[in-house]
Amino acid sequence: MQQRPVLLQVLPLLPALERGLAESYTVHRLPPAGTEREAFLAQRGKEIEGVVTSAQGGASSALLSALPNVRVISSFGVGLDQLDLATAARRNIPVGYTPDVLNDCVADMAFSLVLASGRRIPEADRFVRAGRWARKEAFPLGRQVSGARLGIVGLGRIGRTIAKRASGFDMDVRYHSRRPVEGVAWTYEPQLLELARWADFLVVITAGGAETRHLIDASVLDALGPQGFLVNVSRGTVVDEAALVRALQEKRIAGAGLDVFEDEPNVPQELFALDNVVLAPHISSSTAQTRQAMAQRVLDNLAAFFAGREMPSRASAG
Ligand code: 8YV
Repeated sequence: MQQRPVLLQVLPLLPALERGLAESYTVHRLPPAGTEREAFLAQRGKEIEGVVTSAQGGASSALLSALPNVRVISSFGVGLDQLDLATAARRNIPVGYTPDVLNDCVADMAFSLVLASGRRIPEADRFVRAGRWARKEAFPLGRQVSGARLGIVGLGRIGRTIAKRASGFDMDVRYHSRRPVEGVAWTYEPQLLELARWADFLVVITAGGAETRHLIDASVLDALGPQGFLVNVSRGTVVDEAALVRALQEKRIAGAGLDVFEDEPNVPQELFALDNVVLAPHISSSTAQTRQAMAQRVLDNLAAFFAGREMPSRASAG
């Protein structure tokens, strides 16, 4: 019988994916950080041929340097900011990931947060449950979504899917990215501050990492202004979270819908006290259908690699 490739699983994954991996591979789980992990890597690191991880778990340079014979990485997720792509490229380790299959789901979540923040849905739910409707209290007015101006920061695959959703709401769409995207009809705004000034809803869906760290800072929030809403479904690092907390507390922006945070799963406590923010635990791709498709892509990427074929979804280093 042929030897099964040996994989290192960086963190717990969808049970169906773990079952799928167990069918074809010998899978070791990375022990928690500390002496146990160090001992495991010193003892077994050389055996590892592939790393299975997620956008959150990543693959750091420290981990890769403890795996001298690793030949492939397969990540569950589209974000690459936690993966050391430079090291992978230098060592000719192809990196598989799961783009495309989650575009619809993340775009749906972006719109959920636009609607939830603009129309104050979670606040309305709290209001009813607290008996305030029954006590005939007045619920504050929301912000109409149909016909509003939608600014999108980052017009990649998911950004374009969000923009398409907007046409069903008769929204005017503009976007900002490093350069204009060819072949799209939406208006390009080269200045992020101008886009924020113009937008009623500013949706952030640009990639994370050092290049976009704190792109949305106090000046962008002030340009968005007291009538504007911020929605973030990309990475917490793209927004200066301390500046956002202050802007929300001081009502310098109207509200926010946040699925991602700078130090997940820790969310600034100050936000819990604010009604003008909708919080979600990084669930943009989290539906049974999309997670299943992502799991399948992780398996397909690995299967292709070990069969000597090109991976269906391979990330590039630059
Ligand atoms: C997932 C994500 O939460 O794809 C990404 O980059 O952040 C999300 O889809 C993640 O990959 C699951 O751990």
